[in-house]
Amino acid sequence: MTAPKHKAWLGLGGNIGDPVASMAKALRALDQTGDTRVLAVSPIYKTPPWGKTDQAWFHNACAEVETSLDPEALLAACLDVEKRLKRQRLERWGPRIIDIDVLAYEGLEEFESPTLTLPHPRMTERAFVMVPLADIVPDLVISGKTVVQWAVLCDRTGIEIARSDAGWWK
Ligand code: PH2
Ligand code: MG
Ligand code: MG
Repeated sequence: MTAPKHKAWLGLGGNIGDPVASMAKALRALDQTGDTRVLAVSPIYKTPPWGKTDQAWFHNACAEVETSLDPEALLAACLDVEKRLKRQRLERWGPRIIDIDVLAYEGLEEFESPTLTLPHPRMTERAFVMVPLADIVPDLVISGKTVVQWAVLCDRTGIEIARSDAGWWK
């Protein structure tokens, strides 16, 4: 029997090197694993650094995938792609080549394990997550509100579209 498939939503970002190229490579790599298919990708936004503000601006995007992996295996696949793109983990919220976060997983309103918390902590406060996510799933409910409801509550100062062609990651 084939494993059931679920939709899941990913947040991607980076601010070292060529983050657009890294995010595109990451999405292609996930799409080619056989377990996970990329269904929709947001435009890319240029975003001011959040949390630790003395670093370069980020590029951010979100993607909808369909996967036969459970949430923790999906996270492991994302971390594996980060590793293959040579991400180094130096400081929390610090500069990075690529970051791929599992934001939410279909059918799991809340999930907590030693390696993964869903929805992703603080995602609803972060315009760099909610603005691109609202482009692909405005009506998805996260913690009692739709993505678009959260997106309008976020401070989107400085955020602007950097690439809006649908095929930017291909
Ligand atoms: N990621 C962080 C911390 N701060 N700021 C922006 N603009 N974009 C990010 O992706 C980001 C951040 C930790 O994951
Ligand atoms: Mg991460
Ligand atoms: Mg992150």
